[in-house]
Order: sequence, then C-alpha cells, then structure tokens
Amino acid sequence: MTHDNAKAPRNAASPSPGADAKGRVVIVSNRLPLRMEDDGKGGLRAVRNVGGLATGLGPLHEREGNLWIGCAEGLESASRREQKRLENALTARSCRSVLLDPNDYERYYEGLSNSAVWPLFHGFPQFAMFDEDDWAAYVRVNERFRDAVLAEVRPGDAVWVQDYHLMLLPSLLREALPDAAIGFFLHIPFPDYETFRMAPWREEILRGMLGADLIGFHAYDYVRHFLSSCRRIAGVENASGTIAADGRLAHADAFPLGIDYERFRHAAHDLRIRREGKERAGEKGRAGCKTMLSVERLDYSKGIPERLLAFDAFLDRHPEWKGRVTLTLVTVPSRENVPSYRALKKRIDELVGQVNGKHATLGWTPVDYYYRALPFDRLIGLYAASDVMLVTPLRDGMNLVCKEYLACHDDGTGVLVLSEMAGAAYELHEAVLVNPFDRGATADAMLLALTMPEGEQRRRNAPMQRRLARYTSQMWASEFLGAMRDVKRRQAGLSARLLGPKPASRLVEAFKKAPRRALLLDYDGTLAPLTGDPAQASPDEELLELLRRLGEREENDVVVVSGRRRSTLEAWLGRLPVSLVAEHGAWMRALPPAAARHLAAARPSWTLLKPFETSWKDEVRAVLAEFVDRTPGSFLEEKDFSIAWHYRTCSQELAERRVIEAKNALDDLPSAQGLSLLEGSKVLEMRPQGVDKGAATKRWLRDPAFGFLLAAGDDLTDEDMFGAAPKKAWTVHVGNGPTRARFALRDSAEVRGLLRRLAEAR
Ligand code: GDG
Repeated sequence: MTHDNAKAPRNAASPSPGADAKGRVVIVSNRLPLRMEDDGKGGLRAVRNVGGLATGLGPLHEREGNLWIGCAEGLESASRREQKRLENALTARSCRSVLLDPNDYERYYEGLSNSAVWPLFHGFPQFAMFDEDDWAAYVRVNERFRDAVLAEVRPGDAVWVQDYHLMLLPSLLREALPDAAIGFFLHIPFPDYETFRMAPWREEILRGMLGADLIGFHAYDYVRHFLSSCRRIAGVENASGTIAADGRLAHADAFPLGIDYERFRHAAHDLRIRREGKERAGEKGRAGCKTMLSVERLDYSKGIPERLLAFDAFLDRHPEWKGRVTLTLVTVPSRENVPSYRALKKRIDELVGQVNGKHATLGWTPVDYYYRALPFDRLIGLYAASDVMLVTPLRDGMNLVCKEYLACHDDGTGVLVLSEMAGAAYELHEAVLVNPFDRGATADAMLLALTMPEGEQRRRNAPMQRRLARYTSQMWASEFLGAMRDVKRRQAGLSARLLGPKPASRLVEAFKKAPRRALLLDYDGTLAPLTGDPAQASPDEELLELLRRLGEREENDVVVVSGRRRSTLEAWLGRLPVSLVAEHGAWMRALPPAAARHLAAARPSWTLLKPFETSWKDEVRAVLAEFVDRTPGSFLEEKDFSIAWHYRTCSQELAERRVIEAKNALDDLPSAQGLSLLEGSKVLEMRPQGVDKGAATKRWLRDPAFGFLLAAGDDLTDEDMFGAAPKKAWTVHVGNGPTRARFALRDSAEVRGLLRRLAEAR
C-alpha cells in the first residue's frame, strides 16, 4: 500500500452533506483512509493512504460530523492496550475501526475479494478461484461491517458503502434500516452478463447491491452490464436505470470519479519538485532523452508485460529512437500473498531484463524499473517531467493516474497514451487511445506520442484539462449524494400514495360502514405473484380461503377480473362465491344479486360481453408463431378472443428487439383493423377493440348501491378499470410506476394483507 502525508493542500469546493441535509455521511470501506504511525515522540500521527478512494472521499470525510468506518492497518496484531490507543487516535479523526478475525479477513480479502471477484470483474475468469470457505468468510465480514455501521448510524444519516469488498452490506443494512439512505459505489468494472454469471454466488451479490437506494459505477457500460444481470439473473426489471427491487425503488447510474485537480496542479507547480523530478527521471538516461512513464500497482489487469513487449516492438521498428527515449516503469508492490501476483512479478522482472539486454547501449538503459511505492513528491516530479504517460491497462474501472498526469501538465504539454479499456477513456477522448492487446498499434501510439508537435499536444490537452478541473473528486461525491437524495425524494413521492397505515385504516372504516361493497380484483400480480410460467400461478389455500370468506358475506360482491381464459378461472376459482371476468372482460360469470344468491341452485353460467369477431386469429397466430420460433423461451397462449405472446422467461435483450419487430409485423396485417394490441407485463396480446376491464366492471362501478368500491390491479389492463371508477372509489395500483389509481401497494403480499383485514372487519 502507498502513502503520502495527510496534510496536503485540499480543494475548497464543498460536497453536499447527508441524505436529509442535516444528517451526516457515513462512509464505509474495507480500509480506513488513514493509518496511525509512531511520531517518534511517543505519540501517533495520521498518515493518509493513497488510492482513488481515499483521495476521492477525503474532503467529504473531513467535513464536520462525517464519519468513516473500515479496517485499520496493524490493529489486529496489536496488544489490547495498543489497540485502545490506536482506536482513540482514529476516533479523534472521525474514523471507526472494524476489528475482524484475522483468518476471516484473509479469506475475505485475499480470498474472495482479490482471488475471485477482482479477476472475474476485470475479465480474467481464468484467475478466479471460487472457494466456499472464502465466500462464507466474505458473508461473515460483511455482517461484521453491518454491526459496526449499526452501532454508529443515527436517523437522518446517509450511509455510503464503497467497493467490491462490501457488496452484501447494502442489503444487510437495509434489513435493519428499511428507510435509511444507503448508497453503494463500485470502483472496479461490472462485467458483462456472460462473465458475471460464472460467479457461484451471483444472485446473492446482486441482491446485496440492490439493498442500496443508489448504485453507482464509473461508466455507463458497467451500469448496463449490472442492469442486464439484474434482469437475467435476479429477474429484477428496470426502466432507464430505475429499479423496482422487492417493491422498493432504487436507481443505478454512472458517476465517473475525478481527482483533486488543484492539489496535483499546485504540487507540480512547485519548481523544486519539478527540478528534482527531471533529475531523477533522467538519472539513468542522458541529456536530450525523452521519457515515457508508467505507474501502477503490480496487477495483471494493468497490462504491464504487454506494454513492455510493445516497447520492445517499438525499438525494433524504430531503432533511431535507441538512446533517445527511456521508459520509466514504476510498479507498486501489491497482493504479494496471492499466487497470480507473484507469478506476474517474476514475468515482469524477466521481460525488463530481456528488453534491456536486447536494446541497451553503453550509457543508455531503455527501461528504468522501480518495484516500490514512491513518496508523493517524487511521483509528482515524475509526472511533471515525463513527456509521455503510458496508461495501457487491459481493464481498469476508471484509472486516476492518467488524470493526475494531466493535472501536472497544465501548461498543455505532455502526451497521454490511454487504453480504451480504462473507464477514463470514456471521458478523455482527446488522448491517444489504444487497444492494449494490439502490440503493433501500441508501438505506433508510442511513436505518435514521441513525435507529436507541441501545438497538437496543447490542442488535445485543453479540453481534458477543463473537464478535470471541473469534474473533481469533490464534485463526484457531491453529485452522488445529490442523486441519492433524488432517489429518496422519488421514494417519498411514491410512499405518499402508498396505502400506508392511515389511509388503509380509513379504507377499512369505509368498508365497515358501507351496506354494500364491491371488490374488483385482478389476479396475476395482484392476488398472486407473477411467475415465469403462467400455469404455475394457481391459487394457494390461503388465497382460496380469503376469497371464500369475503365472498360469503352478503354485503360483498367479490369479482376477480383477469385476462385469463374462462376455463382457467373456472377451474381455479369456480367453486367460490365470487364473480369472474375472463379475457379482460370478453367473458363474465356474474353471481346473482346478494339477496337471491342462496336461491341459485347451480353455478352461474358464462356470458359474452358482446359477440366478437374471430376470423383474424389464423393470420395473427401464424405471425406470432414465427416469433416463438425465433425467440427461445417465449410461447403463445390462445384464448377465445385473443392471442397472447408471452416472453417473460427469454433473454430480455432479444425479446426487446423482437417486441418491436412483432409490433411492426402485427400492425401491417390487413386483419389488424378492429383489433387492439395490448402490451402487458412481458406479454403482447391481440384482441378485439372494445374488450376492456373498465367496460366489463361497469355494472359495479356505476351502481350507486355500492357504498364501497375497491379496484386493485398491477398492469396496463387494470388502468381501464381505474379510469372507469368513480372518484371516491379506492383504486389501488400494485407495484410502482405511472398509474391512474389513487393508491399503491408494493406487491401481492400487501394486497392479501389488506384483504385479510377486510375479511376480519366487522
Ligand atoms: C481502484 C480501481 C479506480 C500509485 N502509485 C503510487 C501512488 N499511486 C496512487 C496514484 C493514484 C492511485 O495510487 C491509483 O489510483 P487508480 O485509480 O489508478 O487505481 P486504484 O485506486 O488502485 O483502484 C481504479 C480507483 O479505484 C478509483 O475508483 O480508478 O480503476 O481499480 O491516486 O497517484 N502514489 C504514491 N506513490 C506511488 O508509487 N504516492
């Protein structure tokens, strides 16, 4: 790990405070941003850890009242007395340490985090080791973090969880704090679905992250990948990044992390440092020799061997540059206990030896290699003195080094060669962008960079400088917290309509008082949860009993209003004292009026709302059957007056495309006249115009005898019912999203809870 002094100058821009503006921000990460060192006078001094996270969140942490929770270096191995002393010193700096079992820590950190998640998320599944004991330790450590946060958090605080070590923490916290403001930020890439699905604990990870209100990534591609996995693995849908997870609204978005621009710019302006850097950069080279620099942790994601091989190819192709350019290669020791890192270190040592052995001349060594962390001043000196910065990772969540280099060149000179695979490439378009796997192209980029005229250097750097100066790490934190408050506001907007305890009690009171009541209830998604296979959604005993109890009361008209076939409704609910509406209103099986109900000997029969045309069905069936063939997992459902194409269980990316194609194909059919195409929840349905749930339930909605009207449903077809209902009716939409209903409930379990209260009301 690398460090610099904690007292470096900071940018004055102030990030926004906690979720409700009065509250604090509690940052949670694997490691604290500080470590305590002996000051040589019997006391302790704080030294800031270097890394994107510590610098990005430093200013936010330093704001009064804010807190940082994480592991403290050296705490586990210290004596009890020493631990107390360290903890007190950390507390004085608004840090709270989490003390972990050393074995658990090793399995969680070196095991699951760095030997499974890190390689998989960076697209190196061949290095990923999936170990059940590591996973168990990861779960335990996330739980320990939960306990540590719960011990500190107060109402009104915003909790901001950082990175891949703590992906389960948001939902662990959510269970304990249902209404808290919880954010999560992933600093590494989120891999595509094909890669992510290899993880044995993939759904647990997604569910863990989904506990947050706002889930942030560096780049929009990572957001897309995350949302795609949510949909395909956890069945969690989204609309433009807004997610409905367990009936709770959350949001995923991109927030590219910046740097503390002024800090680096000021440091580089210090001429003493600049001179020192120049001397050092040239210490193994010669006067007039250009310098290319690369700085990073030693990691296989950084593409260090590939860069060395590209430099080798460059010198082969352009021998005139021998003696005129040096590559300063700084690799910072990292994760030395993980085998793949040890092997990589050996390979880099060998390659440096090979390139130097092959090309070196008397007095000139092509690769100037350091395997250590540099002090901050030295790093700045190197940034400022280097003509070219090579940042060519094979994969990198963001990469801050390239931004820091530019900040040290505010005179506009210097060339950045940047990998397309780094998150930073989404922002720094004017850099010389390369595919790091393409050795020839990387060698060409080196030549382009070394020979680029100063005018072009300045022209390219100016827009990047402007962006870095504006979108700093402080701005990043502030935008994230602002977006989190937006999510909380949207949730509050939804919960204002949510049928909370007060309106629910009013509803029950109104029900009790009314001499006659009508309950118009959609089936799928309202009385029963949605399932991949509609045939699996048959009513359970609890639901049958509930409907029976409600239907038996003479004052009640219970009507199940569904898009299902009448045969299905008959088979599932036919014995109950309830009325049935099938095929969105085409068919009805109405019970006689309450007073005459006991007289009716046989079951009531089904009647057609009006005669409907069916001649169109052959043509529509043929078109949709083609879509079934081309969309694995989808299927047709044919009803008396409609044909439905269900695509809930297919690849949703494919289905999205096919839905557009299918809509076009159906629109073009001559027989489509007089039909309407209904887009339900993962279903396209063609049916005759004029069939709708509003028309079918008119007899209840328009009859003033019903002093109490409840209409509940979850999809577009239910909106017709809400639209046809009188103003005073209790219209309830299930789920979130736009609706004409007055109230909302989260899911079918809440609907049943409400019906249970009505069944018990006397
Ligand atoms: C993650 C993601 C993402 C490096 N060597 C020395 C040194 N450093 C400092 C740099 C920079 C930091 O370390 C490295 O930042 P990166 O962004 O490149 O990478 P990480 O922080 O390791 O990793 C990454 C980041 O999180 C933030 O979200 O960008 O993609 O992998 O600040 O200056 N500092 C000193 N001596 C060195 O030798 N003093």
